Amino acid sequence: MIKLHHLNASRSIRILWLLEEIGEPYELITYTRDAKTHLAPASLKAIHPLGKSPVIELDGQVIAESGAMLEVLIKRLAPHLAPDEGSAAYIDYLTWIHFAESSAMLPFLLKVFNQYETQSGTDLKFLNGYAQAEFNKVFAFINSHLEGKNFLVEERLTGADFMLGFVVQGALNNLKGGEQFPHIERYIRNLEKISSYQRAIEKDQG
Ligand SMILES: N[C@@H](CCC(=O)N[C@@H](CS)C(=O)NCC(=O)O)C(=O)O
Repeated sequence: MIKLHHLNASRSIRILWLLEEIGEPYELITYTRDAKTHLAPASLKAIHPLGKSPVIELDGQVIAESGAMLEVLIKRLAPHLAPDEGSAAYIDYLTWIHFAESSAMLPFLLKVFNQYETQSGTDLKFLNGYAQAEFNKVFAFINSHLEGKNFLVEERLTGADFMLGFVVQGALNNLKGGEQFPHIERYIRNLEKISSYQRAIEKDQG
């Protein structure tokens, strides 16, 4: 059976949501962030040396990286959540999967960390301006892609939405400023109506 090592309030929600959508049996092993440091407990290092989440165990193999596990799980168990391989939409799908954990994640995380720093009195110079400019550029791009759309690719739920959903939700729910990005805001509210997503959130919040 698939095992998901899940850290609360983390990228692992991507995989928890995907497993809920797939509907195959899986084992959920939960970990709680440290209240002060927000880091994962050391016990996660026993599963993978980085001690991060998500991690899955699939047929005895440990897989880290949410994008890799998402692609493998969809190929094996839910091919309907990807466009046909060889189609132009499949390339868009792969692009959004990788965009989510690279181009979109960097400015989001920089802004989150900058927020911690400025709250504790650090006077950020270069980093603050850089993070805001990158954030505006990347999120404006996502916002314009989503104009008139409910999903990223083929106007239906695909793996790309599981990957990007976490980033845009984190950004608009925690950093404020959603009014600047109305198409992202609407996209998020639509994802939140999906029953598998709601079950995943319930399990995440325990
Ligand atoms: N690129 C990895 C990132 C994994 C990652 O950084 N996970 C964070 C949670 S969002 C984590 O486990 N942080 C806790 C820690 O580093 O102690 C992925 O996509 O799975």
